[in-house]
Amino acid sequence: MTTFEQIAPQLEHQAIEVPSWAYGNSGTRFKVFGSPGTPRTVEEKIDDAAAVHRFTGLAPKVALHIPWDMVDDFAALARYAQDAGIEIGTINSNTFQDEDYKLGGLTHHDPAVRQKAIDHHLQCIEIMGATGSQDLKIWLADGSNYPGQADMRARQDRLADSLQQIYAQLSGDQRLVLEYKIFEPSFYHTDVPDWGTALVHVQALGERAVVCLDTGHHAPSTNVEFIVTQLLRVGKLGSFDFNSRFYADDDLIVGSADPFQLFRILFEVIRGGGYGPDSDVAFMLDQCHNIEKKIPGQIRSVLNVQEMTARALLVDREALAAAQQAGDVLSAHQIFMDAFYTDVRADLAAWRESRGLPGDPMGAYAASGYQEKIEADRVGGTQMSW
Ligand code: LRH
Ligand code: MN
Repeated sequence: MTTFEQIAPQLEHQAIEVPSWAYGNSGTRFKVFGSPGTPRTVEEKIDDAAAVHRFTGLAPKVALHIPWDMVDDFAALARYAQDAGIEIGTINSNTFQDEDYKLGGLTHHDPAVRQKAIDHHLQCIEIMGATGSQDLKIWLADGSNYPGQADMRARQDRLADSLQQIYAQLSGDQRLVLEYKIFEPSFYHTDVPDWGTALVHVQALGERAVVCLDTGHHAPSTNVEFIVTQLLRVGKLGSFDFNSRFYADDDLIVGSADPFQLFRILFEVIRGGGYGPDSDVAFMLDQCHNIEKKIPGQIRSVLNVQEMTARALLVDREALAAAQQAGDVLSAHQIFMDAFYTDVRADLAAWRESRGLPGDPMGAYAASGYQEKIEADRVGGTQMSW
């Protein structure tokens, strides 16, 4: 059995990108609840993301969403983040809220609307130049609600052309990361509904185009870890949007609904070479804390990923391979489950303390007074949604 001491060094470099929108008010179509201390500015979102990193040592980057996080000077914002001890990460585009995009953006039949959507992405690439971000993440709400409403084939051809025009503007080590989602807000067809469609498009674009796997974007009972295996195998897994769900795109705390699925996913990431200092697979969270406090929610989330990563690293790979080679079904399964059932929380707490971090980040945050301070200070102004 592999020991915690043996795998602990592999936890040193773990970095999880947190989403700026997790710190704003979010909700459902029924209600978006406000909460005391919610940021009123992008800088306050960055302060809260920096707090998560301070208490966990796990979240050195914050992803932005445009235009939700629009500011006049992104270079100044990047410096503000650095002064707070973190960096600005992935830039997320948004062609799902403007009136013109009701029937789509990059897939729209009207060239003027398509050009507007393309120009939005070129603006995001400019912002990446100012923030030093590597990834442009594109998720499209594009699709239709009724059979016959849309020419699905023509939309795919238009999408390929639009993506090509955006891809052509990337420079240096910048990447285009295409995120798929099975449905919502479109309820009949979605133009990028699954990993296969995303893969077809990124393969057509080139080596700097990869796929984002959002764990909440699959049909129920999809074997998500098999998709991880295949995308890693063909070198096209660019990033994760981690969250969890019971039903649809619930965007709940990662590992809260199905910790075993998270374990299985992380095992395939490790087995497929997608984890480690030389891997360019970005680990991000994509969540909304509709009713729970947002900063503790984010701390809990990055700890859940760290914990399941540690358990997945504990799988005795040699014994597993031997049992698999021997066709010993039950032994192979037992070796896998032994790691999952290994409680690493005490070891992780001691390991954090050995690195000058609080052994219990949730407890340390609660005792820090940070939450009370922001609730007292952040009165007036308008709380940010998303
Ligand atoms: C779409 C999505 C996408 C984001 C948004 C906040 O459901 O997962 O990643 O742009 O959530
Ligand atoms: Mn997502």
